[in-house]
Amino acid sequence: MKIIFDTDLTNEIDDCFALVYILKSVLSSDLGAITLEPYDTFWQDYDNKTTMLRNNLEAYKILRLLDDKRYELIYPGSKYFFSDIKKKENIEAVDKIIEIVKREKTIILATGCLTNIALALEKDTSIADNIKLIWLGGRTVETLKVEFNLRQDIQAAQIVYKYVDDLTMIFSKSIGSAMKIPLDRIKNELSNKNEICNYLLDKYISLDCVKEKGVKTLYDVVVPILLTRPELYTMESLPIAGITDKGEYIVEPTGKLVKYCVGIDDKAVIDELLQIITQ
Ligand SMILES: [Ca+2]
Repeated sequence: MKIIFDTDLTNEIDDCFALVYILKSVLSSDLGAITLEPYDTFWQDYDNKTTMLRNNLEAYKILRLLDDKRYELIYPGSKYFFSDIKKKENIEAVDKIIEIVKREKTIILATGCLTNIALALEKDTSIADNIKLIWLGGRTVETLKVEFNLRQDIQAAQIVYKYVDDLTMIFSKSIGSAMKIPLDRIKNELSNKNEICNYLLDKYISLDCVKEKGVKTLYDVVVPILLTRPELYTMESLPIAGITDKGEYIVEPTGKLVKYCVGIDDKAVIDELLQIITQ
């Protein structure tokens, strides 16, 4: 099955780890596109207007460091969240999603907001049945917290939940938060293995939270590893009929069964990540 990696690549470094994992794992040969999502930079020192440019440059850099010449896989996405789009224009990522999904059943691995996917569905709802979406996002079932990837673009998530039946959610707070690799281990495992590992290690070391606490959580890596090592995840399902404007689930017995992850073998998932990216 074709794979699309839909990512807000420069929002945090975990998207970069997830992309390197995809490109170095068995998933790589099925990768049809890297589609780039906007993100809110309220906690960063740069403007929302530059995010797509940063995403693009980062994707090129990662492919170059891996000596992977498939630059044609990179598709810039919407610069704005769904509700902020004044005029609908042709967006490369949106048109590529439609092109791939129309052709065949496609797994979309999503580690940002869902703006590009919603725009694709709005443009051509016939693609919905061919989408299998695995998303780090939603509203945690345990704490009911509306997480970042949902909160940024609730309207996009409403559209995706309306049309797509094959949905899997992994929450950053309850599941992704287990992806903590201490600085000592990252240093040991990544130092001088290959060019991309040195690059990821430099990124990791330079983070303020690593300087202060010695660790950065790599939430997004749980998304691609669900595909390669599903036995490491415990899944349940919930009948969800939709999402309200506040990001609340409308849970009804007649709703579609949305799968969500309730447990993860975090040690084994981290081992898998490190083993693949260091080879
Ligand atoms: Ca992300």
